[in-house]
Amino acid sequence: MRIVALAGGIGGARFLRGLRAAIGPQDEITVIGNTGDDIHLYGLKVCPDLDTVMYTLGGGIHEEQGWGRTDETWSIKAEMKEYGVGPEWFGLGDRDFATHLVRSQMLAAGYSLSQVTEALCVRWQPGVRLLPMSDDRVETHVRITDEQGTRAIHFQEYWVRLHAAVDAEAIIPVGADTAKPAPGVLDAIAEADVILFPPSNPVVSIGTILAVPGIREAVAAAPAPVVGLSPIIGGAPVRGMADKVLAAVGVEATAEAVALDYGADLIDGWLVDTADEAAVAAVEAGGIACRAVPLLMTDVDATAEMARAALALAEQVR
Ligand code: GDP
Ligand code: FO1
Ligand code: CA
Repeated sequence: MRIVALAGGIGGARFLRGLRAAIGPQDEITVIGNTGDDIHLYGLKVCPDLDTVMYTLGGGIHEEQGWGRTDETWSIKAEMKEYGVGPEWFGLGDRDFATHLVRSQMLAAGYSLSQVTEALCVRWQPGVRLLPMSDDRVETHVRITDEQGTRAIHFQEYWVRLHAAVDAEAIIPVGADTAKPAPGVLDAIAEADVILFPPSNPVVSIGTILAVPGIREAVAAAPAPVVGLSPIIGGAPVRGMADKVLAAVGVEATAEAVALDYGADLIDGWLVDTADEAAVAAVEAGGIACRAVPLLMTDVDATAEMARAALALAEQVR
């Protein structure tokens, strides 16, 4: 079975670890990763969501934090601070820096982000084929209004520096309109037996991937069933700022509103948490098959069970 999953960072990566545990040796997973969170710092290209997937599946993630490397040290950050060079608000550790150095060196030598990602994965052996959504630069910006007026800031500044404490007024995937899907992305979608939307952020992870021209269309046209899992449980995100960015695009932070916003022309099935059993009827009334199952990724076994439920629903809607 050829499985394609669209993925952001923590939610995507943790789900993929369960999915990988749930499948058989003949099955293969292609991950289309969000690159809208990418940021250039100190002349280096940082790809938080690709790295979160790579480190999580490769055994190098800082488990509790959910991003960055395990057993990290912070000498470079401290040295940069001595030079007065920031941003101080973004935590790049020494071990993580090595990834960005390799990536940036290869990009400067003319390799594409897809090629660089493949090279990095030779070390991490994530057990999936990890493709960036695009080799072209896409950067998610967030429009806010504060004491400095109305302006657009990088998504990382909105989330990491401002902790999403101000309202997001608009989400702008800068560059997405002219970006091309990375090599292999459209073919993987067209040839998939199942397409999954992990419980990733529907706006700034899955939404950004779908904003690359051709990807949404390919998913909608794919013969494979498309099944998503809700990142919203009991009217709130399990972690992160999905409620803030959903409000910016006029969608309620509920399991049913997210499903209906994707819509029956895109997804065939949707899993909500058992706490949201009452949402099932509304989702089904929107033409999307829906089941309520436990959706908390407390450990790999519980997550594998979620993945099995998603694959079972895909079989039912096929
Ligand atoms: P990010 O890039 O690190 O923000 O990660 P993703 O976009 O892949 O996933 C973020 C989403 O994961 C958030 O909206 C969370 O609500 C969701 N999430 C995190 N942990 C869980 C969990 O255990 N269960 C479910 N259903 N969603 C989760
Ligand atoms: N998230 C934070 O909340 N604070 C950080 O300092 C931070 C640093 C960081 C460095 C490398 C990396 O790969 C991820 C990092 N993240 C950090 C997570 C990052 O904000 C991601 O984009 C999340 O996926 C949010 O969508
Ligand atoms: Ca992210």
